Amino acid sequence: MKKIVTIQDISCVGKCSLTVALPIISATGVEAAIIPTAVLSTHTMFKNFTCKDLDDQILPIANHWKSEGLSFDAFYTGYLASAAQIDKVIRLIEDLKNDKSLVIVDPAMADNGKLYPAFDENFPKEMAKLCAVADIALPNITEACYLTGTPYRETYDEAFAKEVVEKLAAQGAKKVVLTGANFDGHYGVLLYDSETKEYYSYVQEKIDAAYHGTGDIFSSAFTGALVRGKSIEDSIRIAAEFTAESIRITKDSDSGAWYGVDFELALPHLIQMINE
Ligand code: PXL
Repeated sequence: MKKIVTIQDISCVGKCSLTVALPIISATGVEAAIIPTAVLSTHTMFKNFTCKDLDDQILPIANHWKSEGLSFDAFYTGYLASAAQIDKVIRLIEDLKNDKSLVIVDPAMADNGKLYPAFDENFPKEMAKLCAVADIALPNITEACYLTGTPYRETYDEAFAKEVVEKLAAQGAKKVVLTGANFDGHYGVLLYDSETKEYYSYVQEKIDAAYHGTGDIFSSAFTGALVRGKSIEDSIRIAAEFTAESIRITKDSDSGAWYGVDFELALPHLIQMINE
């Protein structure tokens, strides 16, 4: 059975990070080990959230796993609690990866032109170091701009999206998957492969709703599908369709956007796409 480790926080309420990664990766038929980077009462879009940083656990966990001879088919990182964790996560990956392990980095730190509340202007520079060791980086346009020092644009065209994605690849990421790519009247996902210099795009209908946690849902489904043996293009399609289906289901519910999407009801669709 394929086995990955995912490194991100536990937000106890709010359906993001590990509380979505675990069920989604399990549904793809892949085992998910975890390293929790912090425990928060909720994600940081709620007011007055609590946060216990688990920074001091990252390397002891890695050392124990190393002594047990554990290895993983992929390392999938998401929300990290502080800039100080980034060097530790890079060390952990270097220590535990083998020749075939994939390194998948979702630089979960910003959206809609703004950094998340817990991060300062120094954070993107550190996160860029982690993206530099990624086989695949999964930013949204805000994150891609921060990571490359490019001024954010609310609206942009294909040339701008490609410029930012290529800058990020030039910093080290082998492949870049830009999520929520929204230009020239198209909405979807843009993949750039720095080795072949080729692009692939998956275009979707834009659903008129914005929810928290959809980036984590996409990244988790993408990672699970890829590790299960789907091609990168198929993994993008599966993750994009699963995320869209989760949003469609949630549009009719009356819970607030910050509670995330009801991806649980779309899991049968994900499993069906994985088995096709
Ligand atoms: O979904 C990204 C995410 C994960 N974890 C925490 C967050 C956020 C986004 O705000 O606050 C704690």
